[in-house]
Amino acid sequence: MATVLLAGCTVEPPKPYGPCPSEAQLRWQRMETNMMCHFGPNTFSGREWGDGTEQEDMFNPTQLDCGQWAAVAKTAGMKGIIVTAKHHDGFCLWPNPVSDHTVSQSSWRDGKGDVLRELSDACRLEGIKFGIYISPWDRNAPTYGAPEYNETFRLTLENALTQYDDIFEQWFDGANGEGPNGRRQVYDWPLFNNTVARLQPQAVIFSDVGPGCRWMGNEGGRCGETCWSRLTTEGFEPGKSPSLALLNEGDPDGKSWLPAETDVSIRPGWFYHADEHPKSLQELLGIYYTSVGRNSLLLLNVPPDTRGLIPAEDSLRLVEFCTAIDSIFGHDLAGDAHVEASNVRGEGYDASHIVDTHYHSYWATRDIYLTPTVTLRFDHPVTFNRIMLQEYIPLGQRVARFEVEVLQEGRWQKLCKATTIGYKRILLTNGTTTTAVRIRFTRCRACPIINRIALFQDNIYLNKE
Ligand code: FUL
Repeated sequence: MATVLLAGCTVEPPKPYGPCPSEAQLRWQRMETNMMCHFGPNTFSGREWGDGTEQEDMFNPTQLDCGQWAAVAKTAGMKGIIVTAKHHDGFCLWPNPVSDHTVSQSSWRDGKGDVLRELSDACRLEGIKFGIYISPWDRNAPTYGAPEYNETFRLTLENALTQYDDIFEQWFDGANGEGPNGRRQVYDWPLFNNTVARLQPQAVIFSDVGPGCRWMGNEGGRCGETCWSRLTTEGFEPGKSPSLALLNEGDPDGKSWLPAETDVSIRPGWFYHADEHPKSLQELLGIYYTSVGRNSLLLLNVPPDTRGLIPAEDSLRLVEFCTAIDSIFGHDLAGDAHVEASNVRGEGYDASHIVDTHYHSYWATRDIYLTPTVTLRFDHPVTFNRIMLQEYIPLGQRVARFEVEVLQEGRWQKLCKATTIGYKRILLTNGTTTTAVRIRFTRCRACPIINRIALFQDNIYLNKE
């Protein structure tokens, strides 16, 4: 992104450090929580991976209402929905002309139904964004395992990406098993990625190794405590990815900006199964802290049932979750702090920017100051147990280690320490009451640029990290 002189700044801003997010990646990161919907023949068969031989008529939602999915997502504070347009069984939720295993071949709505149309319309009405998951692994496509399949897959992408609204994210899973002939496919990833980039240039492409955002290495919702939004992807591709540990933590020297996405299901399975139930509020809050709170975006899967509706127990849990997040983070206890820093770059970069809520204003030091401190002082004692920090990532990710201290009986006491910050970091601590909080940046790869530090009191999730 271009470096611009902020209004009121008389000094040049810091130069970008290392790879930085594109505008689409920044927009995506700021969404923070999105919903995913696994829906298809597996919803009706009770399986997680269909084998591609399912009869099209098996897909028969009795009361499909994508407006309900979008309303649930919106109420839960989710900024977008990604739907499994095609999972590994190959069944297409839209009338894809290059496949004969789609909604058109089913008797659902006399073969005239189109889930993508309905969801894309519903998202637009609710003012949330629309995204699609299209599995390259296809256990139904007759050409799967032969070079021709890559062209079929390109046409599939082209069809799905040109008929509906703009998508914010294209989701490519990394699973690559055998097709109907027992053969595996050698995927043409440059062809697939270029097709998405050409038709939907604003879309962020998810896969194990991007290029827009990366898998963070597990399906349990636990991003690395250290999490760099950078990775070197040369020599890797979806299904042939770097170690899970590297995906989880990223690489401070990575050549690409590749932020982590945490995909996790509200239920044990990705698809709806009548005998499974949603995670508890405590579990969801824990996941929020280990995803959004660790510099990752949370993609929470909420599977519609055989009616084609999100079950009441899931939507109620989501409302509880969203209400809890709003009540914990609705009141920033640092909002009226007096802020001072050991160094300020110049006019326009003062430390008070860390307590305003403008995204594009920040505190920055001069380039040579790599270990500054910033102190928040309060007129009255504050009690908090969560500390939230944000780096101004449009100029790169810089902080590698920092400590938080609090003033107790006139002396600075260490409260906690951590490594990376990135877009957002939330630290969990025991409750503390103090009149001053000091952040000591002890290792930065370039001068730190901080756009927010906030303090909160969470009385709902009482576990420590
Ligand atoms: C994986 C798939 O194999 C699972 O079925 C699920 O869709 C998950 C989100 O991605 O790669």
